Amino acid sequence: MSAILKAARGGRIPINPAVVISNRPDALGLASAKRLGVETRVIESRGFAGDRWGYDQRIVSALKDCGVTPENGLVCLAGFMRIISPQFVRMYRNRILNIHPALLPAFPGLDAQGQAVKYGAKCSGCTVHLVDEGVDTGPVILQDVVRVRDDDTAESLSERILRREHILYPRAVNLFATGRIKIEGRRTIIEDPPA
Ligand code: 3YE
Repeated sequence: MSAILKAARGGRIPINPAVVISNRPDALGLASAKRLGVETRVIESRGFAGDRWGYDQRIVSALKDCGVTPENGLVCLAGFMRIISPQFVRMYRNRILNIHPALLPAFPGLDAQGQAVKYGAKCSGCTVHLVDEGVDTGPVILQDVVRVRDDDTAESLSERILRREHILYPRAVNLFATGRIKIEGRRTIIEDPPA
C-alpha cells in the first residue's frame, strides 16, 4: 500500500489516491497513509461474520463518498485479509486488484510463503491479479519469481517476496492507470509490459 502511494506521490503513476480503508483500527498502514496525506477510514469487520455483502456495502459507500466509482475507480487490496463478496466484485468488475505472495495458481489462500517452504518448492514469487468471485483465481496481470533457499523459513521467504511486491504492485497499478491491460477471458494482454 505504501509503495503504491509513494509511487503516486512521486509522480511515477498517474493516479490520485482517494482513500485508504482498513478493517482494523490498529493497522500500521493507516499511519503511513496519513503521513503521505491520503484520507483514511476504518470500517471494522467485527460483527459482520455472516454478512459479507452487508460489510462490503459500507466499503462501497465509503468509496463512493471519496469519488471512487465503478466508472473511474481502482480498488487495490494490500494486506486486506477478507474475501470480497460477489456483489462487490460485480459492481467493480475488473477494477479490483490483489497481490498474492506466490506464483498463482500455486499456493493460493493463507500463508502462501509457508506453503511454498513446506512443499519444498525451489521457486515462488508474487502475483498481481484481478479479483473475481473466487479467491486468488482472477486473471493474472504480472508475476515475479523469487528463488526459495534451502535454509528459508516462511519468514525469510516472506521478507524477500515482500521486497518484490513493493516493485510489482505499483507497476501493475501503472499498467491499469495507463489503460494497458486488455482482458480476454481469463487471460490479460499487457501492452508494453515492464521488462
Ligand atoms: N476476494 C475475492 N477474490 C480474491 N480477497 C482477497 C483476494 C481475493 C479476495 O481473489 N472475491 C481469509 C481470506 C483470504 C479469510 O477467510 N478472512 C475472513 C475475514 C476475517 C476478518 O474480517 O478479519 C473472511 O471472512 O473473509 C484478499 C486476500 C484474502 C485472504
